Amino acid sequence: MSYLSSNQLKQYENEGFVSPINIFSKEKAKEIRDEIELIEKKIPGELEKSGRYNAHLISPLLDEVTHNTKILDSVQSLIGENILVCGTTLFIKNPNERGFVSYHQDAKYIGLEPHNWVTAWVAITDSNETNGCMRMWSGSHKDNLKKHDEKFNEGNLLTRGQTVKNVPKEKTTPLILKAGQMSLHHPLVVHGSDLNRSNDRRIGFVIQSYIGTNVKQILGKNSVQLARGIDEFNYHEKIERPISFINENDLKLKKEENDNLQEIFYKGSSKKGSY
Ligand SMILES: O=C(O)CCC(=O)C(=O)O
Repeated sequence: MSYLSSNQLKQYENEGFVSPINIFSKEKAKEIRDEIELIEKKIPGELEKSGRYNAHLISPLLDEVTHNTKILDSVQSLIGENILVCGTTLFIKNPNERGFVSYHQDAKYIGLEPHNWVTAWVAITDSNETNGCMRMWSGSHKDNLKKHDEKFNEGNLLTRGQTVKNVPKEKTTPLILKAGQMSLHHPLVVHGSDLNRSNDRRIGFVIQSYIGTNVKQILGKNSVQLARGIDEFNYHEKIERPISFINENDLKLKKEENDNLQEIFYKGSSKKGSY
């Protein structure tokens, strides 16, 4: 049985996203926040810039989130029962920093085809209009890929500042989440987020993405973990799940994976940004 109700499934089909979905208690979300902040304290800079990718490879707790049954049950009803984890990203906006995300479609730069994949945005802190929650252009996933300008603008948390023009911002839907809830979004839905104007951090742990086993990486190389089912295609190299908090081998693996990702993210671009 799906963890998503028939109304939630309809929302995904019609709007290109589904939100909010209850996953954890707020106490569990706080435990996860503490783990993220412990990594930041133990290895300053480890989760910054390109280091914000794949923190689940060095933390059994983030790995547990990535393989959470409620999340996987929800994902299964959208992409089928054979599911791979292709990567994770920490989207952290600190107060008093100018972090934002320009309006974009994930499918434009991630290189995953066909589009049998979905992104799970797990709120580790509350996420709302004051602290810069994600905003979705409802229904935009029904169009094809749109033209994106590369702005490389300061504060933009996207590598190349990829930006879709003429997004009707006043019509976009804010995805307001409590810590412990998540949203799911489609590879083609146009979305972005504004500045954090609160006094606390806004932290999203994003599984980017859950892919069906039939999905290829056409821009480079991605390693994956089997999350559920069987992989009858074997398009990707498999990597192990971490068994201890921050060890040398896992740190090395994270770095290798993130170097591969940078190749993908900058493919076809004339210039490199800061991420
Ligand atoms: O966290 C944000 O504000 C944006 C995240 C995003 O673009 C994504 O998860 O695809």
